[in-house]
Amino acid sequence: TADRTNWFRQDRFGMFIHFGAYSNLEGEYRRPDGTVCRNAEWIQRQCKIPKDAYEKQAQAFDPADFDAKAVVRAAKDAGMKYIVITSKHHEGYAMWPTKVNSWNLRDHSSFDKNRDILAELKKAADEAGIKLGFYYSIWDWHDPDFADPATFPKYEKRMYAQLKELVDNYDPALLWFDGEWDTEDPHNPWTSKDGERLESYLRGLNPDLVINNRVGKRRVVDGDYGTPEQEIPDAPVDGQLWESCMTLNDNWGFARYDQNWKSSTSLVRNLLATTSRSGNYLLNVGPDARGRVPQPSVDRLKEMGTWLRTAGQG
Ligand code: FUL
Repeated sequence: TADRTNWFRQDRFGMFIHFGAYSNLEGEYRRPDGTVCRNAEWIQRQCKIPKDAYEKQAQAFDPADFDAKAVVRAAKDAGMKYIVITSKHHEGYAMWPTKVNSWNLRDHSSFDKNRDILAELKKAADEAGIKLGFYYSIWDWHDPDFADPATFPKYEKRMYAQLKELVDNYDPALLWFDGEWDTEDPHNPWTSKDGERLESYLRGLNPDLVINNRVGKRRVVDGDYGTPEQEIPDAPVDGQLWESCMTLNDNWGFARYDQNWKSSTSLVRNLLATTSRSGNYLLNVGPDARGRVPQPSVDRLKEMGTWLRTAGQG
């Protein structure tokens, strides 16, 4: 892994982007009885939104103001060297025009059919010398074949096809898997064997891909690096590369009600604590329904960059 992870070990600081059909609800679901249920990227499940109601709201999703150049600039100004965006979260909605199904931003939205935000991001990132990676959830709430072990192989085939599209069409530097864990509801059929098989399939497509450990069951041998979440471990696993992912407020996806922003001082402190223990820091932004990165996020990233340029590496 020494060679393919060279850039990852040097770059240290990245931007996570949580963006999906859930973003369109901006954290609030108004139930038919008028009460409001709040959650971000888990809103469909946590608020028990019926499938048809969720699909209906996604039909109105129109992130027309998504500006890949502005996103990349915000990352670059902060001193970030790579970006990881959710290509598909647990809701199963693909943020690129996949040919595998129609539950995606081109075929099921009100967004400009000629746009492709992953392609836009790839172009802007390349121009700025920033690496681009994709988050991809193995757990899929939308695909009817996911939760049943009898039909799971059919789902798995579609998942492989989607990942091949991502690798072939966007040439990502990194894949960030998620949703591999054992869940009671629904049953998650993912095993470490499935993880090993997927990992070697991807290495066959592109041996340079950096892959996180959630491709399997988070054993040290799964993928290239460990993924502590919302925490900075005191004692990381010896010798294992790792990356701590963290939110700027309390949620990954955009949540209108969440104004609990971390101060730029504590963010810089987190970055230093992480890198001083040889970890990477993946700091999240959640664009709103129109695709705009919230101003409090942009402000904090800017402040971090200013600190890094003056006190840090120059
Ligand atoms: C978790 C997910 O369930 C969250 O929604 C988020 O994507 C986080 C980074 O990983 O496991």
